[in-house]
Amino acid sequence: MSPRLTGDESALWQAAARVLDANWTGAATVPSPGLYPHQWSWDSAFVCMGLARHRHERAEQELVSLFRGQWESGMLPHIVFNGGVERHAYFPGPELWRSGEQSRAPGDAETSGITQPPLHAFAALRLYRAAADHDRGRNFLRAIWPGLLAQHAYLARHRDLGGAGLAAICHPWESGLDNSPAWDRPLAALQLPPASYAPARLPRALPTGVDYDRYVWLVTTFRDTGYADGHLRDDHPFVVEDPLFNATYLASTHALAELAGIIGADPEPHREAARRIHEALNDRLWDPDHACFRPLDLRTGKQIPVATISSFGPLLDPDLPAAAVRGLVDLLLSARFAGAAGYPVPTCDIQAPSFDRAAYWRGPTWINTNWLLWTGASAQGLQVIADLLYGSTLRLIRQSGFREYFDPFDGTGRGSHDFSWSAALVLDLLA
Ligand code: 2M8
Repeated sequence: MSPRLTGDESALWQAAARVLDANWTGAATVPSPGLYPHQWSWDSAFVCMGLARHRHERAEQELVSLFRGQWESGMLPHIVFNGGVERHAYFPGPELWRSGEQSRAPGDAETSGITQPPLHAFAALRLYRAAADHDRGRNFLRAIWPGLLAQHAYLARHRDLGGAGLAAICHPWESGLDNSPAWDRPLAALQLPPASYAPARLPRALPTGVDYDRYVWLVTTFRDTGYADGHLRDDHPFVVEDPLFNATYLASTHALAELAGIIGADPEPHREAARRIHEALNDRLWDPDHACFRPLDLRTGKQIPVATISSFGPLLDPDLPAAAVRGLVDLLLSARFAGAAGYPVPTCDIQAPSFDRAAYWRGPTWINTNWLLWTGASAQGLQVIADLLYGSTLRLIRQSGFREYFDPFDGTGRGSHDFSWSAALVLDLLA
């Protein structure tokens, strides 16, 4: 804990540390003990950055445990299942994904068959920077390096379905923003067979009842091809280039270049890859008419119109053109986002018909997306925006605790309690 903290800040720090300690399984951190009893990919990247400030060795273990689930193709799955947990504790569990039947999946861990925002190289770099012992930090980076390289090679080889350098997602769960209104159109366009799946079997309350059959159908469709890369390229009906996913991909590619320098590898291929992602992000996902970033649906060839939190992801691009920075700042401060929310940043445009202040990724404010925007705004030198995000994020936690998400108007906490990334990112903010 930093000696600079005030009394109130050290109390907050200790409360956050207690949440992370309680959610530690011995090898990794669960997002929340009741609702999410396994290891999630981008949760672990956030948790790693928080643990880096609290228990450095656990932060390393967090990444190592996650990469144990990596497939031979380099695909880093979005869930690594905890074998010690009752099989039906979470749906969709291992029985939906059947990774055990896949020769490319690891033999000693059950996993999902799709990925999540690739924030891990970025997390590894922050972990190294927070290390007290840089020799040890460098050794850890050398150990995790092949996994990070394979993860990025997988995205470049098998997910550049638009051929311009971006990585496409094949399921809303891959975005991390599950039921975002951004996915309403591509989900509505799916041609499902007559219901073969009964939502009544779900053992937990769903964030929203809608579209769960579509989520499951997308999984079974992909799974039944043996998670074939060719299927994603040629046939899979949900294929989208998302701004936030690709902004994390870009941030992590820049981090790979820096990590290469630290461990004595060649940074140039990663710099080159970053240039390509940056260009594609700005050429393909920037909408000059509305001055914001939008997902591109590769099956229709059209950008998806609704503005969501994902539209701001490219603030993480260090080379973002000035016009784009200005456009994003205007939108962020407008009455569609921070301007009308007492507790910014809502995950969807408040004025959009699909906005819902209480519904998961359709309106509430989340700590991880605030943190990503804070990180981006700080790096862009947007100090006023960064301070606004910093203050409002800590205010949410002080008022409502380490909840999963929050009402953007009055800050009421929603979803699960003692949520790991909410705690972890507070540690990073306070550090
Ligand atoms: C939520 O996603 C899972 C599916 O992956 C779910 O709804 O069951 C999302 O908030 C996602 O971003 C997060 O990684 C996961 C675990 O916290 O929960």
